[in-house]
Amino acid sequence: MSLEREAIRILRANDRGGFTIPTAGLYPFQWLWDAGFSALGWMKFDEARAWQEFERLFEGQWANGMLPHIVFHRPEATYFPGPDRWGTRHTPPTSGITQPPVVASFVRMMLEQAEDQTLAQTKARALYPKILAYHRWFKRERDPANTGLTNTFHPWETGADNSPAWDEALARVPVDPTLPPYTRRDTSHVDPSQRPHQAEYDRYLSLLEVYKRCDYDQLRLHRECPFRVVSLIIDCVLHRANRDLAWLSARFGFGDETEIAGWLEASQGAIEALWDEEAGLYYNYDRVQDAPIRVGTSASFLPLYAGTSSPQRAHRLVRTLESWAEQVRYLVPSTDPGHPSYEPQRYWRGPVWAIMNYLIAQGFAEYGYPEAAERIHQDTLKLAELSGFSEYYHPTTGAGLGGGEFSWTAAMALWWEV
Ligand code: 9YW
Repeated sequence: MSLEREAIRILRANDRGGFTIPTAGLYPFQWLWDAGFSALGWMKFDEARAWQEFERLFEGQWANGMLPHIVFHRPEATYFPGPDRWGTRHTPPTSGITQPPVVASFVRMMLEQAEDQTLAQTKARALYPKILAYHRWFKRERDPANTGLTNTFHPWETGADNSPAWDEALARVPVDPTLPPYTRRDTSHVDPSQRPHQAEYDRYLSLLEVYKRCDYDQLRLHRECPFRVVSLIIDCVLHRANRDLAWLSARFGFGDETEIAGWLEASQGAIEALWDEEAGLYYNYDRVQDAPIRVGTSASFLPLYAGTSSPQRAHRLVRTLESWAEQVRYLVPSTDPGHPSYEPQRYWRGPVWAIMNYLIAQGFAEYGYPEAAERIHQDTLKLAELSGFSEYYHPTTGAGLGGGEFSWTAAMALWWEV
């Protein structure tokens, strides 16, 4: 079967009625940034269904504008933590944290590429106020001091759960002695050597208890949450999303461009302050320690996707990518392969993720490095041909890891034509 036909088959198989689950068993609900990538995939063969993905996602939006990272549209027993553990009292039930805000950018891309322009304009126009409310929430509640960067309160929010970037910050989170007992479900679906350790899970869940104690009040979390980082994935995705939101505002005559330009001005300089000249890449930042987190990750290239980098810094990033390419067979490993915490098969500590490759390659292409973009594109294609549409891949052997028949990997094959 061709890759394209197989990708369409997977998206259809993972369709649960207007929303796409990432993969059966392991992740049986709708996840925020997965929904964005899945919508791009659907766009290639069913435009109406693609727009519906966002409509279902926004059913989970909170009154304060936050878009939660999971919408539990219907009960499923194969995942933990489910709605009871989150206790957010939203209908439909949702988690209580967010995820990389890809929506505005993907809505713009879909609108620009849609064959059915009438449908696309109607859908994008209707989504706009909801996306604006979400971005206002980010600004108001995650960056109340207007630093230009947002506080992130959980490794799950970053989308890169067990990245070594979060190791020290997470190790400082005390394990809650009253943590209710729990049974992990992830390790019954996937080999534990490809998943986070138990010590990390205990802290992920301890953080969840902190949110509940703070009643999900973001302003209290700025003071009381023991885990506070700046995540390059969140802030670079948000910067680009704000550029695209301003574009949508102008396109439809909503008139919000000045407000959004103020946010962009702050985040432009603040993202660039995360550059490390010696390392030749950008670092995440620990807000509790007030210090950069000195481990290179695939997110270290995302200021190119944001569009904040100078041409000189883009050039350095190409050199950095080349030095990584000498150490692995397939780009882009999720952690610097020369770093001691690099683990080529453990989730976000080394494996290659197709969706990150897409964002990184887009950045290189836009900065005038088509060879770097094409190399990443070709590697993604080879991985899909070799190992199917896996959740992530081993950067040296190319083995498929984590969940199989994975929606966002399949979606990239369609949208990005890998
Ligand atoms: C979890 C669904 C999600 C992704 C995240 C990834 C993983 C697991 O799977 O999270 O339990 O939330 O880290 O980026 O959205 O594919």
